[in-house]
Amino acid sequence: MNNLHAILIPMWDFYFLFLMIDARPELAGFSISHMVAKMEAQSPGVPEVIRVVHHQDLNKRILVALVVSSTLLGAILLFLLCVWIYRRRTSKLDDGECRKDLEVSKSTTMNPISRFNSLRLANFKGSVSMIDYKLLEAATDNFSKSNVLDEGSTGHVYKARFDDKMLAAVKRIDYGGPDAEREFENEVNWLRKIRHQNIIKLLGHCIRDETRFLVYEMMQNGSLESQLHGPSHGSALTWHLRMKIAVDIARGLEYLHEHRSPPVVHRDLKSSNILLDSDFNAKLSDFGLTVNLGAQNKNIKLSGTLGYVAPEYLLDGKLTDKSDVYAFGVVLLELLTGKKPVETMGPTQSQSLVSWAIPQLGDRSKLPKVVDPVIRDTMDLKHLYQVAAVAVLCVQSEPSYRPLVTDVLHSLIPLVPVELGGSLRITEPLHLKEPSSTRS
Ligand code: ACK
Repeated sequence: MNNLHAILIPMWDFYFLFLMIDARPELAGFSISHMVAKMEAQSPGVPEVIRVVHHQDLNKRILVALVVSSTLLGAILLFLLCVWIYRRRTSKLDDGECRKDLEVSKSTTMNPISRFNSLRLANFKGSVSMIDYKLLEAATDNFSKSNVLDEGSTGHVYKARFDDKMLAAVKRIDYGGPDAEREFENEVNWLRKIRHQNIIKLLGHCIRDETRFLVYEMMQNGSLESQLHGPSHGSALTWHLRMKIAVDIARGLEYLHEHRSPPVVHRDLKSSNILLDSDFNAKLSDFGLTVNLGAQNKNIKLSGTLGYVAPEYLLDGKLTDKSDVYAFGVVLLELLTGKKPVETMGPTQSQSLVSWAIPQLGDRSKLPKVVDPVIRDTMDLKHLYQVAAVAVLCVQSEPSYRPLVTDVLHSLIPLVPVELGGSLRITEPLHLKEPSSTRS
């Protein structure tokens, strides 16, 4: 920039001089003849002919220099204008025209990316490959039952193996109406823009008639929900692993709330949308309901999952980043207690984890009994008090009493061992059970 400045300023002076001469030709005559007179005074013996030649030569040179410099300046200005227009167009595409992008990508089914290597390309920001349906069929062994990872209400999730090497998870969404279609488009549009270590990578997508497919990186340890509430009942998750998972989730949320402009609200944070890789790194998934935090959100349809939805959103439809903080508090309570966000007590009775836990979390004598039996008495009591205090703050019914996710993150990092990405230095050996992958 400094170089450009150094070139532009003298050129601008030159150009300005040119304009002045152009407007008042007598100025040119004056300055040139003035210079010649000066020269004559300095060398009185110079003959008349040479003086005339000098006079004309100087005029010509100045004229040529002015023409060249003004052309150059014009070219530079034109170039800068092109750069400005280009940058404006690309930033618009990134933020506002993603829906249009998806429309374009829909129409590119005629030219699908059909090679396995294209999945690798999808790791670059802004690109999510359109994957050939035949490739998905081959990778999932024709969507065989043996490859089903999960049977959801709108479709199944399959394990897929591309080129006998790379594993991925394919979510198949059978026609679920306009809402499902909107969520599919929203998910593709968000995940093609977002790249973060704690947010699931979308490797590609596919549209075939009424069916939609989303191809994600494989998360070997499934969801936090199945780890905590599935057959293993949280036995693979030590206290330190649970704290690491909480920090990973907070890092993903911090990215959405603090590092995106405008801020982004996930809107459906829950343990089934937190996926765990083979090392129990946690990543946020399911961006079907995700929105930008802003005025245009006033008319957004009320959605979310019972037990995780913040009261002000449920009652008044008021959506802020603090709605995600509330849901984070519920997930933290699940990690702490091993309980589901809503426990069914009988055919007509259920109890919310928040209303059950809150009165006990504030009482230090009761607190250890609230902890998941699988990890009870395996943690430093001071750390337990701290996590309980963070959880209580996050689930406050008044949103302004809840902390920002950045504050949550900074209060949890010191509880996570350095080996797991935190700042806790442990002198005695970690009570870490070997992470056991549940999927291979
Ligand atoms: O708890 P799960 O076994 O792990 O069941 C859920 C289900 O699909 C619905 O989300 C599983 N799942 C989703 N995405 C992935 C993925 N990328 N890798 C592995 N499993 C996944 C999840």
